[in-house]
Amino acid sequence: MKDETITVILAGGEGKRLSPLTDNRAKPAVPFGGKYRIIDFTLANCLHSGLRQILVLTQYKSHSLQKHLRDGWSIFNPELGEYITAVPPQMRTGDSWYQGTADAIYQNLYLLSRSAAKYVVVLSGDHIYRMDYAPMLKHHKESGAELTVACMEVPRDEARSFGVMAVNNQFQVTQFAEKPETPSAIPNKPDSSLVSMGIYIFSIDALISSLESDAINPHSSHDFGKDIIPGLIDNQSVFAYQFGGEEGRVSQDAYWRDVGTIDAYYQSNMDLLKVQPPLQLYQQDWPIRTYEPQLPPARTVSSAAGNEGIFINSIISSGVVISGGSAQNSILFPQVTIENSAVVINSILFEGVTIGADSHLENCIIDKNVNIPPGTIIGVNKKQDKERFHVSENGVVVISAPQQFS
Ligand code: ADQ
Ligand code: ADP
Repeated sequence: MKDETITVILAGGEGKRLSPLTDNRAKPAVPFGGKYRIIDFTLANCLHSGLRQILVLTQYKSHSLQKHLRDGWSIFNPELGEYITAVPPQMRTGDSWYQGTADAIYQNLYLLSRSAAKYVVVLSGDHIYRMDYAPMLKHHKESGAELTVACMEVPRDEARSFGVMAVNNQFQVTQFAEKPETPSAIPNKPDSSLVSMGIYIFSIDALISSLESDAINPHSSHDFGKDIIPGLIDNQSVFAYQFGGEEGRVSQDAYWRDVGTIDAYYQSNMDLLKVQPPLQLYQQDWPIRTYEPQLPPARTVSSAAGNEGIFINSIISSGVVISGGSAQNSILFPQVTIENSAVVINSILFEGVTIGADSHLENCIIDKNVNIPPGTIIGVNKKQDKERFHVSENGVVVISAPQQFS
C-alpha cells in the first residue's frame, strides 16, 4: 500500500476562529489533551494505517509546527522511501501563496507526479479523531471511484459549517454543497445531514486533471469543497465512505471533531475527562505519538502553609507541581505549577503556566508560559473577564499573553 499511496495533510489555514491560540502558531500546532498537538491525531492515524509517505503543506505561522514535526515525527526511514516532510509555499507555479486548499496541492503537483503513487489521501491537520484509513482506501479501489469522501451524520442544525452531501443507494455522491445556508436532510431522517469530514482519497489522474483545469478557471476559489468536489460529481465517480462502520483492525470510536473554534476545541479537550471518554487514548495498539521533552514526574506538594496539593478528575502531565493548590476537571500540560490555595476548575493550562497563590480560575484556557499573578480571579464574573480577555460564545476565557495582567 505504501508505494502506491501518497498522503497530503493540509496544515496551512489561518485558523482565525481559534484565535488567540492561533495568533502565534498554526492551528495544527495548537496543544491538545495534556501533551499532544492537534496534528498528532491525524499523523497517528497515518502511522497506524500504514501511510508513510506524507507531505504536510504548511503556510501560516508554521515555525512551531515545523519544529514539532522535526522533534516528534522524524520517525520514518528515508532509505525505505518513507517520510514526513513539511512543504511551505515555494512559488513554483506563480508568485502567490497557497490560494486555497486545492491550490495548495496544485502548487505541489510535481511532488505527486514524480512519486509513482496511484492514490492520493488528502487530510486536514486540524481534526481530532482516530481512524484507520486502510478500509477506506480498499473501498476506494474496489469502487473504481475517482474520489472517495469520508462522511458522517451530524444534527442538521450543525451542518451549516460543513460540506453537505446527498448520496444514492450505492453511496454515490449525487449532490454536494459547501457550507450551505439550509443544509439538506438525510431521507427519512429530517433532523440529520450527511457531511464531509474533509478526508479525501483521489485516484491520481483524476486529481491531476481536475486541479489543472481548476487552476485556469478564473472564477474558482481553488477550494476542494467549493470547486473540486462539485466538479467531479458530474462525472458520477465520487463515492461517500461512512466513518465509524469499518471492519479495520481497530474498533473506531466514531468520534470526530473539527476543533476550529474555541468552544469546539475546549469541549473536545473536556471530552477526554469523561469517565468513558468518547475518544480512547489508552488503546495500546494505537498510541498517539508526540514530542516529549525529558521531564521529571508530576507531583503534589504540601505547601508551607500546610495545604495539600490536590487533583481530581484531571489530566496531569510530566513536570507538573501542585503545591498546596488544587485542580479539578482540568487538563494540565507539562511543567504547570499551581501554588498555595489556588483553585483551578474546568480549565486547560498549557505548558509552563504558573497559577499564583490564592487565585481562582474556572472555564479558562491559559496559553504557554503565562504567569497568573497571586490572587487573580477569572471565570466567575463574565462582564469583568470580557473587559480584559478573549471570552468565547460559550463563556470560555482565553488568556494568551502575560501582559494582559500589567
Ligand atoms: P473547512 O474546515 O472550513 O471545510 P478549510 O478551512 O478550507 O476547510 O480547511 C481545510 C484544511 O485545509 C485545514 O486543515 C486548513 O488548515 C487547511 N488549509 C486551508 N487553507 C489552506 C491553504 N491555503 N494552504 C494549505 N492548507 C490550507 C472543509 C471542507 C468541508 C468539510 C470540512 C470538515 O471544505 O466540506 O465538511 O472541511 O471539517
Ligand atoms: P508554540 O507555543 O506553538 O510551542 P513557540 O513557543 O515556539 O510555539 O513560539 C510561538 C511562536 O512565536 C512561534 O511561531 C515562534 O516562531 C514565535 N517565537 C517564539 N519565540 C520567538 C522569539 N524569541 N522571537 C520571535 N518569535 C518567536
